[in-house]
Amino acid sequence: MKSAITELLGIQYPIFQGGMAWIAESTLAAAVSNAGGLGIIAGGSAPIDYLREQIRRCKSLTDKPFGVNIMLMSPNAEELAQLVIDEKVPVVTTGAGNPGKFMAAWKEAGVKVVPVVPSVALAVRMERAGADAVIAEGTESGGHIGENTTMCLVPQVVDAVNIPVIAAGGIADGRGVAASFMLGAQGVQVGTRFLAAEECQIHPTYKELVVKAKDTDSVVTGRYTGHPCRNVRTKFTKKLASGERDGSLTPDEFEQLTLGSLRKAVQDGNLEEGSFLCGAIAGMIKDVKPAKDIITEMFAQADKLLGK
Ligand code: TUI
Repeated sequence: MKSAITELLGIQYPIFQGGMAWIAESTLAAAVSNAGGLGIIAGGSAPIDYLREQIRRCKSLTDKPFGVNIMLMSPNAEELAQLVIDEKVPVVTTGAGNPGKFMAAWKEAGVKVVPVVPSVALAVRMERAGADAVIAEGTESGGHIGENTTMCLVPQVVDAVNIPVIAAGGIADGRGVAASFMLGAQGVQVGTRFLAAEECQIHPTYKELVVKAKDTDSVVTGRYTGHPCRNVRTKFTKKLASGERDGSLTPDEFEQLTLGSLRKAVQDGNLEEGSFLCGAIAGMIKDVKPAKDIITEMFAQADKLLGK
């Protein structure tokens, strides 16, 4: 399937695998890139040596383009931003902030820059700053989220900018891909579906939670801290939600409780203290399969729906 995104990046399918912190590492990213999408390694708040090793490992597993996500709230975002230049990573996506101060250096180094934007205003600013495309991410996404929905945000961003727009949030099959193209997007970013990829290295408990989730099992916690986060409903999210609702947890206490909770979910499968981030579409995901099958089935269905 050709689009402005496949042309821009030299990939076969216009799909980015979300740069999910603690989750998106070289095995998954290389599998997605080898299948014709754009695999992305999460910078998160990883130590620089770990991310360098992951980038080099990905290069050894694929000769196709791949990307790195720079999470801008990370205390070491600056050194990770330089690392992607030093390692000649072809594509950078950003999240959780405005990457303005890094744009000039990335553009000068020939890195393709694709920021995640939760609003039209940031999309316009990113286009002016030289972004090659933007990812318009709706509140259906997992993890740290904005307020607007994919259905509302994507066409408004498409109308506001002249660079290609990638839709994200709530997309896990060919219907979501086709709908995104109908909204004017030229590509999609998919996170939650890849949690249930065979190559995804998360704890088996995490995969099981995603596959077993029903439509009502994703919940948003932490709105009152200013960092709302979408997760699978667990004992831990219930505790957080009641603390938030009845005021028994101050925002600071809430943040203390969630500190390190993503690692506890991803590595330990810890249901008592872990944050199992996932998108609202988790209820539609019923099986674990190779990334290649996820992508080829998704685009076969989308092609059919789009009458190609
Ligand atoms: O970044 C994400 N999702 C994430 S990051 C993450 S790890 C984390 N760790 C500690 C605290 C918070 C998160 C888990 N999930 N998605 C992309 C995304 N970016 N969603 C929303 C935004 C965003 C929000 C505000 C992008 C730009 C922005 O700009 C505000 C400004 O400065 O103008």
